[in-house]
Amino acid sequence: MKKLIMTALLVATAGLFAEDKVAIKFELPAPHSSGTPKEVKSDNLEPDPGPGKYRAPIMVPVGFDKKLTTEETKVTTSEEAVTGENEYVVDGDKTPDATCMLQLPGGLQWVQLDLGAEKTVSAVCVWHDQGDDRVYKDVIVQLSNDEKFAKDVTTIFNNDHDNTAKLGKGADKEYRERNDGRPVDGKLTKARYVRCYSNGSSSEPVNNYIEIEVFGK
Ligand SMILES: [Ca+2]
Ligand SMILES: [Ca+2]
Repeated sequence: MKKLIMTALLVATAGLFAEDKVAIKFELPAPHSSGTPKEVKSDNLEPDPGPGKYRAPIMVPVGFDKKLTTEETKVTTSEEAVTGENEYVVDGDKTPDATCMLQLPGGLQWVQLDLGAEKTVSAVCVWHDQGDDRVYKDVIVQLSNDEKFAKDVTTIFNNDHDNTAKLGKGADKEYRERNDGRPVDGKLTKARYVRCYSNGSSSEPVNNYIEIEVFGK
């Protein structure tokens, strides 16, 4: 009997916590690899989580799990696209296909989303190109209310451990692209603009973007 009561108490407590926080639900495309994973020379690569293993979900307060990006979200880029359209990164299509991706030239480039007004950002997820399990370089995600990102910039992800991008050294790890993209905790930062940097990949100098989703309130 005592054991039963204890179990009931535990369940009740767990229920309470579950009500406080909810997991951000990213809709994932099917896994896809166009070949043998490329060997990557990196002393900053995160360990392979293994097939079918996903990162822990991002937990946010109730009400902060709304998807803020839509097909109408304004997208700008550091340079004109090589192929594809800016709109491709907010169209909801995460098919890892060359016809569905925005491709920016080689070197350090960024894609910027305008949320239309200041929002509280709880999560950002970036899908580059998951083909051949490549690793993108200098992946940096920043938030700001300044369209030019000249002031009041909050960096929520930075795996540029050697400061190639000259935006400051990052403590995050490089990772292989998979169907779950890269979910980043927005830490409830207030911002109107989201900027995602990259500097080519282990497979090619260009910068490919399939989709970027922003969640919050
Ligand atoms: Ca897309
Ligand atoms: Ca770097």
